[in-house]
Amino acid sequence: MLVVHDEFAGGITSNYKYVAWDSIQKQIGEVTPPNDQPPTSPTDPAVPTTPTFSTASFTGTGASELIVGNAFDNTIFGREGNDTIYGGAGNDRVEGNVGDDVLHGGNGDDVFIIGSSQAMNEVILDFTQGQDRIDLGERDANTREKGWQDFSFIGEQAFTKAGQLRAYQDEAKGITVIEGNIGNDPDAEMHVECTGLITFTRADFIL
Ligand SMILES: [Ca+2]
Ligand SMILES: [Ca+2]
Ligand SMILES: [Ca+2]
Ligand SMILES: [Ca+2]
Repeated sequence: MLVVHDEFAGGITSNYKYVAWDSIQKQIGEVTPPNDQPPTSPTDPAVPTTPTFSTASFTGTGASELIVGNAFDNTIFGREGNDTIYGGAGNDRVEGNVGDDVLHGGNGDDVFIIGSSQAMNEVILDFTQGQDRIDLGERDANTREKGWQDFSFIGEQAFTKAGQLRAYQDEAKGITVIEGNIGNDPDAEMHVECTGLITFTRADFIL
């Protein structure tokens, strides 16, 4: 299955449709389909559009929840549990908090907050470079040193010490991985997977 942008379908918004790969293969002769990702909002049918609350701010419970924002600029805090959070329209601040959370900002300039020391494995479905940002400012990047340290972004280089933040593309999976090295060993203690291949820069983060 391939997602095709059909600009002849009319209307002022983008139109996408799913096309079986074998029908395209007959026309172009390629055997392996390209690794394409489905479009995100507003045309992705997998994105829920019915808000689960009506206020601007919402704090979840300790359970694993589906939280869907509304047209306000929402501040959404998932708390404990493995939450799936959609910001919807507006410029949203979305934080999964404790647990393995899945975050979707939707339209607007959104901030994905990876703020809890227990937010180790987060997934961001629709990071849009130039609009959205990832906020790690509430994290102490080096728990072995006294006081508070910010992360330093080192691109896709390997870790050499605590307090470093790196990002690399996994082309086979079609994702970009962000890792933070918080302890003194060379392993990552924080892991964020973003859908799509993104060349992250320092400007994409609030550190
Ligand atoms: Ca929750
Ligand atoms: Ca919203
Ligand atoms: Ca959570
Ligand atoms: Ca967005």
